[in-house]
Amino acid sequence: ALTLGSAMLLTACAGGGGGGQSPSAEAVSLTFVAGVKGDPFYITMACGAEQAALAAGVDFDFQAPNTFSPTDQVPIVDAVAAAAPDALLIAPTDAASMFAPIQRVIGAGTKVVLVDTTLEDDEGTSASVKTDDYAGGVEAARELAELTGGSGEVLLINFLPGVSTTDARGKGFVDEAAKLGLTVVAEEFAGTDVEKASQIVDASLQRHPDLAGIFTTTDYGAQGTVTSLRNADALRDVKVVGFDASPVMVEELRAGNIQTIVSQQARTIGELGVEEALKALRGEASSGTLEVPTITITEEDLESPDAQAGLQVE
Ligand code: T6T
Repeated sequence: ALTLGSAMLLTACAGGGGGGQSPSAEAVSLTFVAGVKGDPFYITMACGAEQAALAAGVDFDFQAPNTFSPTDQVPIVDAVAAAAPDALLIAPTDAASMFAPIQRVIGAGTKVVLVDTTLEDDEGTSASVKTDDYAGGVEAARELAELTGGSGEVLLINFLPGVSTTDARGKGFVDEAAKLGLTVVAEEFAGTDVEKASQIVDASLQRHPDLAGIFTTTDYGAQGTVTSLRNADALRDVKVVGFDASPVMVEELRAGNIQTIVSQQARTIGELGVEEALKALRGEASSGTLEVPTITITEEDLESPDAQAGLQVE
């Protein structure tokens, strides 16, 4: 897993990345602070951001907290405020409590672009580039309804309350499930804890023997789900729709253990984030909030160009 340093990132990016000008001593400096270390979604986003930065001769730095939490992200953000790079791309780990630390970065004169996650109050930020997460949740409900034949009992495994992306995915799912006649038996939160997700599914299978399907708003939840279903000999009987096409998710899709992945265009979000930062630095009009659509991937269409565009690097 990658943590720091643009040179290391290049080795993870498909196609090698780079190919741009080398940053000079006076180059514009841009830092990307991800939500958590070792996460294929953020690594893929960093590949897109790094490639766009290098192509523009921008000095690129990637940092990520050890856990998906303000506790670990705030010190990194405070160090960014002290270093005052020209621009910061950041995925806030909490929509409320990351407001003040990000204000300190803006106060240091750095242009801030929110990527992936957002803040309840985005005052002073230059732009936001994100997935249309609500629509992704709606899509997941439709897929699960189709897979289960509709009207059955389904479980929602969410991430952490207060994270804008997964909150919106969960809401889109619950709203659409109600319209489609699916019964959401519970919304549970597992964060990045794969083992916890597995235990949640164990308990849910006990409580709801007729459970027909599970939607997980991240790949962490899906991995735990597959473990639990395997132990209960319920793989394929209980349908699974997951979010994010990380390499392990694609493996599970190929194996038939997960039926559908709603994927994000991580690389594109990284590229657009850098474009917005450069616009802000040039004093050009911001695009405001850019919403990137999800891509729905099943085993049958895995090799299609559309599906390939949604796959993540390790
Ligand atoms: O789904 C992504 C990201 O979009 C979300 O904000 C947090 O969880 C992930 O990082 C899981 O890869």
